[in-house]
Amino acid sequence: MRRIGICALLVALLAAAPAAAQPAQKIIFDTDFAFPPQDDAMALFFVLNSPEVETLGITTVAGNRSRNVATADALKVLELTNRSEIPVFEGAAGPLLHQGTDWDLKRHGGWYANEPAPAPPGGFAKKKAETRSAVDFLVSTVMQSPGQVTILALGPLTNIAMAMRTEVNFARSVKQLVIMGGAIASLPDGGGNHTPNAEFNFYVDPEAAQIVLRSGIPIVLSPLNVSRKARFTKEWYDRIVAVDTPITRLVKDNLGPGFQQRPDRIGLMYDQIAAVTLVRPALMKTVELYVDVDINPGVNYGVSVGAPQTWPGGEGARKMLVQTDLDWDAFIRLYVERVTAQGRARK
Ligand SMILES: [Ca+2]
Repeated sequence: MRRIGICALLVALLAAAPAAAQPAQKIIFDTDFAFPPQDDAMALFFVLNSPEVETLGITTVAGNRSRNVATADALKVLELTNRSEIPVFEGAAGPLLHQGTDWDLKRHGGWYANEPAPAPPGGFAKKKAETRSAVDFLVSTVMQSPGQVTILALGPLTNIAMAMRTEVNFARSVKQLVIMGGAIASLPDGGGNHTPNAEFNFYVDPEAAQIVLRSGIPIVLSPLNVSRKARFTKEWYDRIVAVDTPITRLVKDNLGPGFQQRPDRIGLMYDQIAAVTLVRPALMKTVELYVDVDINPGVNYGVSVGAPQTWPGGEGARKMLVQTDLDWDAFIRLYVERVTAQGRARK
């Protein structure tokens, strides 16, 4: 009887052990960063307060704004949230091949600029970017721990494509890629947000997007189809700023004026969904699709196309998990809970 008792106790202890001993997943946060309300910053707040995730470094890339803005703003946000121990590495200042036109310059063409960054709110951070490049950091970090590092890719995929070209074993050594990008027109809510059918991140660097989507790295794709189901309103803003932390102060300073002006405004959530995917993937509904990116100059430059089977001309498409919907209620509650947590950012 006593032996059975001890056995039962051991079994119970062993059953409890894995959950307690679960190590944090190592990630690299690849981003076309800018101060909130931009979604990259709002995604970083979630990651900083999620103990399941260990951010090894932030790599910056040209996208929504220039690479220089991305670097300066990331350093400053880390300083303001007392997380300057996370290193920032400068990445690509522009796409692999895509030449910006006058049209681009007039419409969200920050990626097509390389002027020095203006000072972020409160002035430049004391800490500078690391001297090593983003590509060097991506390659060496992934190759040191093959199969263990996840990349959260929240901007154009230029840095990741360059890492693949720098180290032939890079792709097979990445654990997983969670990508905010693309739009699947064959599914609901799948039109583009920049050109009629192209999503912004993929449009900025279509060649990089195609290289990365064809890489064979296990991919979870978070396209506009799911972003359009995540509508951030003042109700949730109010819940965040009801708590006072360095992070919620940043949210208040940067989202407050917009909500004051138009309390009925709605902000779609993009990068935040990819960030939450790291912690609670089951909150997002996914389908398995073959996805590829059009790199032919013309009306579909940068357009992602997805289907349950390959199609003539789509032989290069690789299978990946594509998010189509989410459990909004559970998602937003978890997001707000984490962003308002009295985490390590407290001071
Ligand atoms: Ca982004």
